[in-house]
Amino acid sequence: RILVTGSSGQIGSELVAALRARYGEDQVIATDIKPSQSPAAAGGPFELLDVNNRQAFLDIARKYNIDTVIHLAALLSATAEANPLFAWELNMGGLLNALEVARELKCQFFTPSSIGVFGPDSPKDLTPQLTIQRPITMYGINKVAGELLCDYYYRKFGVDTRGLRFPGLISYLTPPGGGTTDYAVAMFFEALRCGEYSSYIDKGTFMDMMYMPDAIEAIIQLMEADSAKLIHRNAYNVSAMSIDPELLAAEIRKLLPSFKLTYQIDPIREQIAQSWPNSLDTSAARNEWGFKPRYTLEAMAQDMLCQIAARNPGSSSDSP
Ligand code: VAH
Repeated sequence: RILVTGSSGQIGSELVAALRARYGEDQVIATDIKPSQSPAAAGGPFELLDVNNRQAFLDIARKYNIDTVIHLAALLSATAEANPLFAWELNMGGLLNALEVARELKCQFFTPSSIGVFGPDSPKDLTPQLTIQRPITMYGINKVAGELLCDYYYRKFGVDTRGLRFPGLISYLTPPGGGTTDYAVAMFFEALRCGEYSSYIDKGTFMDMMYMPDAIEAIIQLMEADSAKLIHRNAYNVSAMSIDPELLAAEIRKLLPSFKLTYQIDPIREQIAQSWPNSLDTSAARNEWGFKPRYTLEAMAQDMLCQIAARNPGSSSDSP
């Protein structure tokens, strides 16, 4: 059985649904600090869990006889930057508890890392799998420490830890959750709601992105991969595209010709975005476990607009 923390979040709500479809509804225990609202995660066991409560974490894992921990509960980059001490406590304390549960119950383990592990000194273009990691954000520090902690639990305790350095993830099911890349999610919703969007990230600021279905597929593919083939295990660079607000707006205009993009730069999130890579080298993921994203920018934009329009009928004059 699989225990998922942060199951109501951007990744969690879609991952729980996908895992339940693949392994059976009663095989996936969704947990979160707040009751689950997302329809995607409905239809299976749910438990309230504060990941900073190690005993409660252990009790739930034992109650359901867990053999896999997928730890998603965390603060994202912009929220963490506004609350650095709480971010350290939740992002690191929660991860340590999750690793301790996996060690005690001999579970397989997954937690996401991020392009946020890289900083201004990392190579910006085709950022290598193995390179300088000196992030300037609390979130990035948490993710670098998290990658090293997961490697440590693998080497010292034999926990089968695995991770992915996610780019900005774009999905239509859950609202943006305090990330720096979330402008790319908001742009789709605003394009359909009112035909315009004012971006807090500047034109020419490129970041890696990926459509959520490709992220979900990558997690399942990695977790089912042969452990002997995993050299880098914590955590693989994965990405499907490198975009800036202008490229995304041009794709939206193919379907909504009157869409208008303006700018109202948020200096904090712009500084975070500029400290991250423009594009990642994903060859380790491709070579070690066959990573192959399906959605291009064009296919993602089409699906996002159609899916959002289908959920919000009559939302835009020239809907796709
Ligand atoms: C964030 N969406 O913006 C997350 C992610 C690479 C970005 O870590 O914080």
